[in-house]
Amino acid sequence: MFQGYQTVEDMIKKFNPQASVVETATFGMGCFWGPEAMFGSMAGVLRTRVGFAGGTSPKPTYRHMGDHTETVEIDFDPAIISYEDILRKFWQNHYPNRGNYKGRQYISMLRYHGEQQKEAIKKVRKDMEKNLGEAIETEVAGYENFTLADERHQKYYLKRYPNTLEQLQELFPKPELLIDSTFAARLNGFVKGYGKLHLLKSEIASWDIEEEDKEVLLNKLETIKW
Ligand code: MHO
Repeated sequence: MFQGYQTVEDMIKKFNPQASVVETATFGMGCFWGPEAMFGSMAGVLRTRVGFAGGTSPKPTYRHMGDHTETVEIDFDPAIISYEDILRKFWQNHYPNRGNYKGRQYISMLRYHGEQQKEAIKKVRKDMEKNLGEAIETEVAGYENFTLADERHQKYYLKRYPNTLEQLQELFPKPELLIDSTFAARLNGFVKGYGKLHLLKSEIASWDIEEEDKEVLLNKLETIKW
């Protein structure tokens, strides 16, 4: 019987798939709610968070973003999904040349972590420019900072289902546990129309967590009332 826990570390050990290497991708592609849901539905994505990056003003918040951009940050398992896959998905799902309406809030932006990601961006960008028939204007630079957005913006679409959240409370007794949960990232994608139930079930079955913990998650999926 599941007894509950209080710390993020315990939740991650118990319910999140583990990876021997974890890579991070940081990008902006307009309002951060949608891309958090889309990437959250993808196998290999371990954690999604929304926040602000790319600017210089201190302590950005949603209301006082300064020169920062709405940003999605995802941790992923490169053995399952590659950074190039993520870049393709990124460029296929927004128009990067809209310019800077609303200042820098919604610009198309990539912040790379390391030389490998920098090279991947150059390569995929060329392919995508061919598809688009235009030069891509996405702002690219090395990663410098990421500030987590206010709690109400995290897993925004899942939060539109308060009954569901109540049913998840025994698994995630505190809101910050939800932020770091792979399962919550998948559900957030789900309610926005991304992902498939049978694929999610087989994905969970492949996670390297205890069998009884898989059962808890699979059982939750079966019994949840939306
Ligand atoms: N202001 C828009 C976009 C929000 S997004 C987090 C809205 O309320 O739908 O920028």
